[in-house]
Amino acid sequence: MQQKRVMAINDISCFGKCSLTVALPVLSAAGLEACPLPTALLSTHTGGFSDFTFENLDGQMMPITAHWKKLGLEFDAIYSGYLASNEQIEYVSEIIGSFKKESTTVLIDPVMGDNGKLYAGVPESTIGLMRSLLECADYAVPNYTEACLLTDTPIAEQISVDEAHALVDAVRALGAKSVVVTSAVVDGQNSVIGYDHVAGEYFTIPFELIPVYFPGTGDTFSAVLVGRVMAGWSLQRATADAMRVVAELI
Ligand code: PXL
Repeated sequence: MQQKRVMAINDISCFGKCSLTVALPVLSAAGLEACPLPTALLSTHTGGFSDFTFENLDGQMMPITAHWKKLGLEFDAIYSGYLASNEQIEYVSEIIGSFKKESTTVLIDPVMGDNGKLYAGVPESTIGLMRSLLECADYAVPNYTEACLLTDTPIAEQISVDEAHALVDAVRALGAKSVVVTSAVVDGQNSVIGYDHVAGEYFTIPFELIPVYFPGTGDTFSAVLVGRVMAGWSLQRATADAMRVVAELI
């Protein structure tokens, strides 16, 4: 059987385990050939360090993918994470348009913020563009903050099961076929909520909150999810496994 190939669109934060530094090993461990398309080069991630260096790689994304096209490279999956500018959201949409075949799985983690706020340096205008990018997603994996920002839903301390389904449906209404919203509090219980378009069902998976905060847990989650979905696991089983891996790594 031929090894499956995934395009991993994300930044390189040289210190601090997130984005490509976690995605590449996780995707490789899942047996996939991971080709990074770096969006930016930073000395550290932006969560907790104020004087990080930041080199936007806007000028590289289209030339790199044009070279890949010339080589005839094809991708079984395209996974998009942290994008370093609004222009890059448009590039990713073009890149997906150019590389997506019938059988290509597109997973978009609309990395923009967490804990009720946009990340440092992410402008409000990113939200609308990210909304349009979700149109081409087979799987959208926002955290609770991102899901609320994308759907104009007020951020709440906790939500009911009906509100959880409505949030998932609002993300689906943007065009994503399947949705996984990480870290919502549903009826007082920390939960990952989702909708699997293959099985045609909603799911809610509760978890015990570990009271620490690390940027990169979402990136690890998404990379495990890509690995498991590409191995043919159902979305609910893939989600439960991504939760297990993230908890173990924390
Ligand atoms: O893990 C999300 C993420 C990715 N990339 C960069 C970040 C963050 C979160 O802070 O700063 C550069």
